[in-house]
Amino acid sequence: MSSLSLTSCSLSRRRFLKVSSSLTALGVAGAMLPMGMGRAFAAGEAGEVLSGSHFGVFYGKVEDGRLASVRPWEKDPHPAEMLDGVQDIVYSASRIRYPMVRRAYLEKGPQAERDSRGAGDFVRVSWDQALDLVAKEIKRLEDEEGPWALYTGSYGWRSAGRMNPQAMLQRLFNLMGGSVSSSSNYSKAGIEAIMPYVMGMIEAEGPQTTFKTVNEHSDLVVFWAVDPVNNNRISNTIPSHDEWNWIDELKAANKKTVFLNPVKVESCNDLNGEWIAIRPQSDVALALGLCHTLLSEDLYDKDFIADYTYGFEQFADYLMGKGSDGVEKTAEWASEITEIPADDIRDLAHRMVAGRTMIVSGWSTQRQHHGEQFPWALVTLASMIGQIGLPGGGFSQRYHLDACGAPVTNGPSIGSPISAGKRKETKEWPEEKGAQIIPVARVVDMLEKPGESYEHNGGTHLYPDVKMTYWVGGNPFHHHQDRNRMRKAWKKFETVVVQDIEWTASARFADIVLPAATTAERNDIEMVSPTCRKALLAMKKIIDPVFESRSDYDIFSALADKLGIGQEFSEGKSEMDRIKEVYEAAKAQAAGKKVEMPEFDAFWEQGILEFEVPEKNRDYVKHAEFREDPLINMLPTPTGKIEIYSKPIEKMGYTEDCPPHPTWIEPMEWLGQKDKTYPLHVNSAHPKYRLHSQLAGTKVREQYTVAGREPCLINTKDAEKRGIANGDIVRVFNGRGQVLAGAVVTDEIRPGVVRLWEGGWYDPEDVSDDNTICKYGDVNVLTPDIGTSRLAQGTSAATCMAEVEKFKGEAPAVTVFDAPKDAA
Ligand SMILES: Nc1nc2c(c(=O)[nH]1)N[C@H]1C(S)=C(S)[C@@H](COP(=O)(O)OP(=O)(O)OC[C@H]3O[C@@H](n4cnc5c(=O)[nH]c(N)nc54)[C@H](O)[C@@H]3O)O[C@H]1N2
Ligand SMILES: Nc1nc2c(c(=O)[nH]1)N[C@H]1C(S)=C(S)[C@@H](COP(=O)(O)OP(=O)(O)OC[C@H]3O[C@@H](n4cnc5c(=O)[nH]c(N)nc54)[C@H](O)[C@@H]3O)O[C@H]1N2
Ligand SMILES: [Mo]
Repeated sequence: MSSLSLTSCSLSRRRFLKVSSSLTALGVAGAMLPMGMGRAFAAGEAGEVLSGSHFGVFYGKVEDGRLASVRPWEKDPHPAEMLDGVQDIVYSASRIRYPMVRRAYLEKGPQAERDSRGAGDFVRVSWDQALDLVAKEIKRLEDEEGPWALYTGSYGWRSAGRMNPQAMLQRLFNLMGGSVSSSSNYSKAGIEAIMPYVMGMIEAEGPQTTFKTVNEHSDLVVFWAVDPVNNNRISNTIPSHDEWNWIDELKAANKKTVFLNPVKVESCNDLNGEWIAIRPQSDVALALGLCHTLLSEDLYDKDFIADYTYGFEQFADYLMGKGSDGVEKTAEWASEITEIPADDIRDLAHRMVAGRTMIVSGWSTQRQHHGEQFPWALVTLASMIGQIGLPGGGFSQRYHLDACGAPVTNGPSIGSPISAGKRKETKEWPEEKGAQIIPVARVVDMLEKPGESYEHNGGTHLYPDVKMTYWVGGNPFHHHQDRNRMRKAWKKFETVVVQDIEWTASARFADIVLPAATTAERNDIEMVSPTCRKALLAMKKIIDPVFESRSDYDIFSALADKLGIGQEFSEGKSEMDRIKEVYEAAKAQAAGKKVEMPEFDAFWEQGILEFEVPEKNRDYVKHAEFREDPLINMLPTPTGKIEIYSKPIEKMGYTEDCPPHPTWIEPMEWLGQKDKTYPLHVNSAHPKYRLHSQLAGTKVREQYTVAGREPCLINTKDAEKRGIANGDIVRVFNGRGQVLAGAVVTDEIRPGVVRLWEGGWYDPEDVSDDNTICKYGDVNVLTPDIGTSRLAQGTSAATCMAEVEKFKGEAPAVTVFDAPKDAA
């Protein structure tokens, strides 16, 4: 066995004494003690319980049975500002307290008065009554229609923890005969679809070239459409916030950094980086202009292109104007589109090949119309620079989430305590009934066009005719685009069930609302930093569920009982049995790697188990093996190389929206469009103080709202032109809808661009009005709902134009954070 992995045991005794004595002063000695040395210590101070969330590892303090406060784990280098929300959410006015049913639905049954959904007329019912209604409807549709009538594509970020309620949902429906589910996600559908053709893998997943390597070897780091400091506040699981150390170290190393972004972002300010205020949605053109400079000035790495890539000739022809469009992609050409001076484009190209360059990209550029093109263009540019597989060189598509540049430890991966299982084939699923899985962002298309065909990644499928949905752990009335169109389409559902912890707009637009417990009110287990596997955390229950909320597992088990599949669903296992099982599997896996983990009870008492980093992992360089020997270590693409030209994509014939090499294609709306209807681009980046819409119903909101609404960043010149002052209420509108927001006038956003964070709660003034104003600032009232292309069919949320004006008259009060009238 290499060593014990518990925090304390991995330290030498001298260091242990030093650390523990210094931590004693902070009152946290327990976290460092060997297991079994005292429960109170392991749980922090008296009355404190160690647990975790999407915002970090924390101690929850209990007073009189209430979660009184939280404080971050002492090893979190940069605790997130929103951690207080984890306490406040439990008791907030937005908390769903009781099972509720929409009055018309309760009185008249499924399909009743769907126009009045969202109006807030709910009746409190017992759990028994609520679950009877849900069970009855599932049975009715499974029996009378079939699994194709039930949509369980229930997408969303839920909470941290392995007790995944979406897997529970799938399991329940699979045991009943199945349902229509969804594939991919709103995050990176474009990159996920295109990269397997280009690199043979999803580059945006798994370990990346380590931060350490970048700090030591890169001369230039280009942050292209990415803001790691902002986006690393949270994690898919629980954040370690290690990336923040990286930013500090990068700053200390005095590395040159460039930020290509319409907004001067937090990371740029922190790193004192150079800001190039690129025009939104023009990134492919910039990449092509950079490639053209390298090609025409003979500055690209010909050996790398020859040995490691396929299809460069076709791409080079396209760059040189020998393609079907006949346009040469010069720096001047790119300058027209990006509004970056041609000399600056050439200069950037020269700097990229002058030394070791790491290009880091985020995902907003693929959450756009034709979003598959940018990630491909980026890989092509990095190939021409020729540093892929070298320390501190190449590209990364995931430095902004989940500490993927931190070195991987010797810890095990952790599995799922509950599996969705397979569909019990109680009925045949004839082809004409439609797809069993739809691309997740096409949900409204599905509702609008049952029985119609759509194309996706080389295939053609039919949209099923769904009648009911059950949403758990997600907020479609935040995450989906074109809210007014969606509201109308949603009426197709005869029954909508939402199981959540907060009165989100999705819950308000449901027929049956089930109150779930927060993770503070139940037990779970989770890995801190899922990719590098930094530590395993016992996410301990801190308090009993408040009001009438119940854990997701408890709710689904009770529902399964009503459906007569109780035993099959739960297999007689409690939540804790399942947590234990996952731990045991991880322990066995670790043992296979000669890493010892304690017995479950000891782990649970200790609370957190940190793993060691093997020395060799500290200097990990992605694609180093491929670079070393591209024949033995081929990429899993058809040619074994990086595919700059893709024959499989050529075969799909998606010429207009996803051609077979990186191509500049105008998005449906953008700043460079001739005769555009609306003058401002709407940037909907991920919020600093929230995870999407989560915690919006808490006091954390006080940190960022302006005039009680979502902040809307607007450039000083654009504001002046419109007579808008800092703090004014503004109306942001386009042909799809209108929202109110609070103006933040600043020079840190490019003229012509406004920003509204995604995730602002949808607060319609009058649900009977098709173009009602959102009183709070949900950006997705403005965004279009179109697929990126036929390849990925991802969301195009970042393709959006609108106008802003100062709001005159009396602004309607924001009401979305109060519970509906009979729900408090
Ligand atoms: N315009 C625009 N739109 C976007 C984006 C954008 O950039 N611009 N980004 C998109 C992206 S990348 C994403 S990932 C999506 C995110 O969209 P979502 O993942 O739907 O957003 P969240 O707010 O995280 O929703 C999670 C929901 O789960 C609930 N929840 C939390 N814990 C639990 C639990 O334990 N049990 C239950 N039952 N419920 C729980 C929360 O209260 C919340 O309502 O939004 C997308 N939408
Ligand atoms: N604090 C916080 N962090 C989060 C999340 C959150 O909700 N809150 N959500 C998480 C999730 S689910 C995801 S998927 C990731 C998303 O990660 P990303 O998709 O990378 O994040 P975004 O914030 O949408 O955009 C990143 C940057 O792109 C810039 N940008 C937007 N449009 C353009 C453009 O056309 N060109 C260029 N060059 N730049 C552009 C934005 O100004 C922003 O600074 O973030 C994760 N991290
Ligand atoms: Mo996401």
